[in-house]
Amino acid sequence: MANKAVKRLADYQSPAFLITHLDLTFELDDTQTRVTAVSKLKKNGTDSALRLDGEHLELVSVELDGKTVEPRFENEQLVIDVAGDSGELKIVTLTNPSTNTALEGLYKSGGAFCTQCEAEGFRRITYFMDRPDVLAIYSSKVIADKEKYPQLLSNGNLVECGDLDGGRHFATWQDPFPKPCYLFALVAGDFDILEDSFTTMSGRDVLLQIYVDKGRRAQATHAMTALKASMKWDEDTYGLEYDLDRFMIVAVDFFNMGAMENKGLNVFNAKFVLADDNTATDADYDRIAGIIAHEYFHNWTGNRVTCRDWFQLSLKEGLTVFRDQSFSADWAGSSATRIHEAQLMRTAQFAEDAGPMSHPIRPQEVVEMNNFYTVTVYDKGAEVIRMLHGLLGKAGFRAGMDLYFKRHDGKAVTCDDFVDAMADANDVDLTAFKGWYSQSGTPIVTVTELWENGQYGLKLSQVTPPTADQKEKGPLPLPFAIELLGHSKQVLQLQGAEQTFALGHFDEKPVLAPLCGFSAPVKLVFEQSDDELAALMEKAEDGFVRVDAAERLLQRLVAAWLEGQEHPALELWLNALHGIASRPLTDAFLDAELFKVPSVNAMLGWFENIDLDGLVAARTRLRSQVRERLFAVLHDRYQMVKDVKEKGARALTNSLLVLLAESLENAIEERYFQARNMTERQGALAAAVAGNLAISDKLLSDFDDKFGDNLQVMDKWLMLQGQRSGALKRMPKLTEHSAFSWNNPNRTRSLIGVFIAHNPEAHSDAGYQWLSEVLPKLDSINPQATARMVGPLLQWRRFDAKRRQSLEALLTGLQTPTTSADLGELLGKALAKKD
Ligand code: B3K
Ligand code: ZN
Repeated sequence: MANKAVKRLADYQSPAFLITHLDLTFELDDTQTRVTAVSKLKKNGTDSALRLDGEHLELVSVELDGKTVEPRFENEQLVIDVAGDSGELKIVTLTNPSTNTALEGLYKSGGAFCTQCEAEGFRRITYFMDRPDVLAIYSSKVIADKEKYPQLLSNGNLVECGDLDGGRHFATWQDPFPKPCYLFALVAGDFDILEDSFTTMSGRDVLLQIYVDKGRRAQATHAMTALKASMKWDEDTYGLEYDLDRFMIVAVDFFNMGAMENKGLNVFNAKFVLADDNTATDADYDRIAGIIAHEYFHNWTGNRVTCRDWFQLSLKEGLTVFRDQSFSADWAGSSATRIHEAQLMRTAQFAEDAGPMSHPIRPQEVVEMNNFYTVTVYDKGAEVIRMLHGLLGKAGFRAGMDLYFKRHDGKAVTCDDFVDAMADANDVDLTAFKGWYSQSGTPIVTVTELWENGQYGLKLSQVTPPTADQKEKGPLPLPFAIELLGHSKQVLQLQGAEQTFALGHFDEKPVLAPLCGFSAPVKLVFEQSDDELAALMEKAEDGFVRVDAAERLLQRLVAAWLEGQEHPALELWLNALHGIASRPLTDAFLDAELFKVPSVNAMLGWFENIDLDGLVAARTRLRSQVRERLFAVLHDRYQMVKDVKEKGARALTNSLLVLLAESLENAIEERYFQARNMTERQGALAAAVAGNLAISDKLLSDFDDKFGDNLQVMDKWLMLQGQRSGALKRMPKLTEHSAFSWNNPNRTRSLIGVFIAHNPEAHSDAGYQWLSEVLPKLDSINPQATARMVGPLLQWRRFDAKRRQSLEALLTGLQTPTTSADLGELLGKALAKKD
């Protein structure tokens, strides 16, 4: 396996040199792009050895202050001895964008050149101090063939452009704001542009441009609307204004993640920009707005104030996710937004913390940084910020943000700096709260009700079980929001391992709705009666509590079924659903969540050991019980909402279609063919696949006919193919299909990533055999994208004995001399002997 050293937060040292200015010249060429990098150096200590990172580069020349120098290589770094306190360094290198399938550094996406530098991709462009605490002022001159690449873009403001000989032209960009190299970007191509403008709160006009593939301009209007709304929201909410003359977004199809917040030049995965009603679902629209907002918000939280080192990634990501979530709560207009956030935490993040990759939101050790763009750093990081926001209140949080920018604008700082600004602005002690940054794992909060002589109270206690990375855990301060059904709501602050709270006198024991709004990222242990859970499911005010109560009932039921027993929770759950479906509709978004049977993935989080076959069977049984017992009332509700032209109604209709699929084959076919938009079409198709209906083949083939030339839409098709029953035997054909490409992570993630994460067929002998063939191939093409797919397999220790053995063999077999550092780190952790 590629051997890469472990880096530790504890070993942080400030850089030996600062690079204050960097002038780059790119002579773009498909196979031999020439990069000239001129940096101004300043010694930052006593060490005279300047150590520069570089990968996959061909070194042409190095000059220091005009004189050629012979550099040496040490530990894969280029080392140059600099005698004086400052100097000008000129390095010329060659790089090959065409063979760069890892999509890091400079690469080709379709016909365009583009870059991705975060986390450590700049070292594939030139030799540099590739670390976020080296902030320089950049200028970049981009030279390319004028006909093929009429648009030449980089960060900042355009200062000069013109023609050159040989059919070439150039553009020079200057970015006045010092930035780390991970925020550098370059794009050269031939795009359509959607333009607009925004007047900032201080009256400056900003040119807004979205660059998309030819013919797609109209599909960028939603993204543009979301961008302007984000700019306004950040001014209104945080007083944060955009700072350059123009803001550009470029949509590319080859991209490892969602998008990238390069200063003034965001590069996006096209699927998070392009949308119209015929090709995008309501959920796509909301996701696009959320990501546009996220990247825009990074301009302050990430770019103006950046991270000192990569261990601090949550400084910018947790905070920015919290900011985009707050924006979406207003923008998306769906009461289910918070429920979805909680679901992601409880399925993906809790699973990550329970597995071999467990890490705190500020990790302490990293081999491949790209492996740490995780649901823990991002989403648990956002939950931690949300708790701070709750603790300090809106005004207190804003005061903390103001102080944070006042102190740290233009600097590279740490998570401690952020929490200190919050503490100082509010004059509170947040020392104990900082434990959320250093401790991994999911706290388990046990709730005990105290009920005596009409006095009601609660005892809350917490314990965090040991995780793969950390044995010793302590209690963390956490907000525990409650509602007493029909009475009051309040937030209890649990400060230590155990605390009791007196909640007053009641004539009857109140029904407790615990953890309202998922107020802390914790698991709950609460022996609440089945009847109370059913009451919460029907009547609690808080949407999260209602969905959670349904899950807690189902968890009891499924646990009994796995033991071959029956359980009263079944009747209670069905009755509650019946009640909800019979009453006047008040919140279609919420009902859309309640009328879902939890996925097998969600069920995995309910049990320590995975009985996969048992869970699949339980889920099938739950669905058939609903159809048998509730068809009439659910069908009435379906009839009532199916033609309502409103987002919530569409969400509810789609949930009902999936729930009743096997009994609604004709209706599904009709709905698919008469669909007025992609939300309806995809909903019908998903229902056909979920019910494994005979009609699926016909609908999937029609979808291919209709959308075969739009690869972004075909990702939806690939995802359904990946989930579908019988997917494994169709894989050879699917991977040959024109909608699939081994080199494009959108395609591989849709088909193979979804197959691994959502199809039980992946966990069969033939499934493991197939994965043992395709994963090495994917890893050799794109390590980062491959590493992001294997998460579910790393949980191998939780499966039954037979699968455990096969999975161990599969993972062991993936460890070869050519395995990437990305995959290697995950395999090493997953297979490490347990002590
Ligand atoms: N900061 C980028 C992620 C970079 C991915 C590195 N492998 C996207 C975001 O969080 O906004
Ligand atoms: Zn981000």
